[in-house]
Amino acid sequence: TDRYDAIVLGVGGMGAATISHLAERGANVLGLERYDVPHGYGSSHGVTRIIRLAYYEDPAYVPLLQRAYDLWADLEAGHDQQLFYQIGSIDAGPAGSDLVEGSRRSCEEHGLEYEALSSADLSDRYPGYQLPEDYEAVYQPDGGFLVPEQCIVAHVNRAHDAGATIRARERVVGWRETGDGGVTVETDHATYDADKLVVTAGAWASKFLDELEGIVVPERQVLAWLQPEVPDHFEPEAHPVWNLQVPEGRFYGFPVHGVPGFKFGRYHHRETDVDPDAFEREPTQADERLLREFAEEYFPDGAGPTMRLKTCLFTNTPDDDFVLDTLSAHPQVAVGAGFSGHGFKFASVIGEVLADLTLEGETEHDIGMFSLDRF
Ligand code: PYC
Repeated sequence: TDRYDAIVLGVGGMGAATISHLAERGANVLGLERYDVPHGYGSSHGVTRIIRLAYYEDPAYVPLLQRAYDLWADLEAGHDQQLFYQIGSIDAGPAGSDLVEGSRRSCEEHGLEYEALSSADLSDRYPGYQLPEDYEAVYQPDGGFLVPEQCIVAHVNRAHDAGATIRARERVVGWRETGDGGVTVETDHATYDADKLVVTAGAWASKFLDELEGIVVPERQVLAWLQPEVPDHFEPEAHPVWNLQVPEGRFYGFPVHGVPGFKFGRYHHRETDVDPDAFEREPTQADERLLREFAEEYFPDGAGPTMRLKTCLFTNTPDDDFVLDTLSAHPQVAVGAGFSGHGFKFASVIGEVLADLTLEGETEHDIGMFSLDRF
């Protein structure tokens, strides 16, 4: 069998970044992907992904985001296609809502430029919105979107340039610790040995690590693309990426980019936990109805004919914060999982952190809040 310094299970957004960081630091790395590179069955497809600094979830994410921005810029500089579109971000909701106040708090604590907008200001500037009068918004100019499939391609290209091996359409059957403190990974094609293992298997992560059972739980998510009735209101210059709190839940959306239609979804769509190998992949009319009713109420100019509906997988932790750690029972195994629907924007820095944990056993990034033993 071949022996590697590290094997990475799963070559999606997180795995591709990790392989590229490991290979660029001189490690002999193997990446294993069960589907294609990139593919549409996990959590890293769908043409656009929000990136934003005004992180209402918790200001503690902001330093990691700032590093992620730098690393995306570096990745883009060596790639032949644009990866990041800076168009600003909006966080909106009822005055005083957690989403608006959390966004403002991240801006204040980290000295980020932002503007507080009334509902009327918001609609004047970005006429796609039709929110109740007493809503408020935070606009932050550094927000925008990434194009996830190209981000994976760019990381994979960099990994290849640095000598990594990546094998797609090769399913990992299992792994075990070896007597010398390394690991053996068995696939449906071959067996490989390595000193270290990194699990970035997304919705499949708990199938490889018992420690994650019940802690990272896959959820079925659905996104809609509707053809705007007033296309000008949904062009990137007129429609920053957004998160919006309304009585029906928290929703998020994008301008038209790459494929026809204005894209949006409900965070934790219908709160349906699933087995990633056995769930309803095709969106239903009930999924479409939930999303269309939202658009008709809050973005009526965007609610034209349906262009596209797609399912996607979230992998949620109980607190919606990530798991980024090494396993205490298996220190040669690092894991990045449980990104809870908001992880892609961090992929560039997650790759750096997982490479640190794998090669140094520690990282300078503050990842205490992502430890596995918090549960
Ligand atoms: O990061 O803005 C975001 C987001 C919203 C829903 C899923 N991700």
